[in-house]
Amino acid sequence: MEEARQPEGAQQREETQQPEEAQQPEEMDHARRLINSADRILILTGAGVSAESGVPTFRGSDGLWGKYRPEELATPEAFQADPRLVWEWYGVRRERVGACRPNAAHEAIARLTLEREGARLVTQNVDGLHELALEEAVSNGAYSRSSASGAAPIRLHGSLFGTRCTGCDYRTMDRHPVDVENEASLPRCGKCAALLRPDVVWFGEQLDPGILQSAVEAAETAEVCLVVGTSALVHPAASLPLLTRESGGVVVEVNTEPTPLTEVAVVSIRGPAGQILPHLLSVEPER
Ligand code: BJW
Ligand code: ZN
Repeated sequence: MEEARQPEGAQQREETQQPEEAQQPEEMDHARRLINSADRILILTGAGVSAESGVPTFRGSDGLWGKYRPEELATPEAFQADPRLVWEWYGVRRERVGACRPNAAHEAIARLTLEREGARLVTQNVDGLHELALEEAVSNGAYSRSSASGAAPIRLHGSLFGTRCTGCDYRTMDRHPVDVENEASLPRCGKCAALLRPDVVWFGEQLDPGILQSAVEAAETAEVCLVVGTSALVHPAASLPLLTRESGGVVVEVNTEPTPLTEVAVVSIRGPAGQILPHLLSVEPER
């Protein structure tokens, strides 16, 4: 696939309403062929990939984190106005996500990135479940630690378990419960005593330029961008599949619902990632 980035037959879009893998054999075969014949694959994931692990998504009918929309609490302005409320939201999320386990989709993606040198994972998720799936695949003894470092996800939006100082930018990882009793009890920096904040990217904040650059490079060089479980509403993440397409590659989507990317995708598979991905990613590459 070096010369023609867009494989034969790729222009014709296929879509299905059927949720079960067995009921969409043509779309699955088409997507499998594209993935297996590509040297470079970008997998872009969103909250939907963790839904079957019990992590709530952000948007949609089942997708509310409590009564708040991310646009209301995931902003620097919200933190400045009411840091206790924002920490409370993150504290609840840490507790819930901390109890979740990777599902079959995380495991299938971990295997793909460990086995295929040209496969790169970019995630919008802050839940750490891709990393956990990788660790578990390696500790099972099937893969080496060195292959795991190359398979580590590019994390666009930070980590739920990371904190960053609002004064000196000092970063730490912290899985302890947060005391949100009052503003004075909120976590403070061990170096300068300023308020700590969750080390995530909020609306209106720039993504880390180095991280974004790595993701853009992966998108521009991918022959296939496999987009899993994202509403594709939040940029710049949602623009990455468009970069793949502009560079001559194709987009394959797996989602329970249609998204703005469905029209752009050459194959759109409608169903839960935990059921679809183990089948989609199970076949060895054709060489
Ligand atoms: C399943 C499933 C199953 C369910 N299987 N599927 C260009 C155009 C317009 C606006 C902008 C633009 N460029 C930048 C902006 C502004 C803004 C933006 O995008 N706004 C739009 C909302 C309009 N972007 C930013 O501000 C970004 N910064 C930036 O660009 O800086 C420069 C700049 C600033 C200002 C202006 C211009 C430039 C930063 C974005 C940071 C996003 N942060 C959050 C919070 C992270 C921390 C936290 O978790 O608390 O990231 S918001 C939230 O949304 C989180 C997610 O990563 C992100 C995406 O959500 P995701 O993953 O798609 O989840 P859902 O819930 O939306 O969708 C789930 C999907 O799964 C659904 O489709 C389901 O159907 C599906 N599903 N079960 C498969 N089992
Ligand atoms: Zn500090």
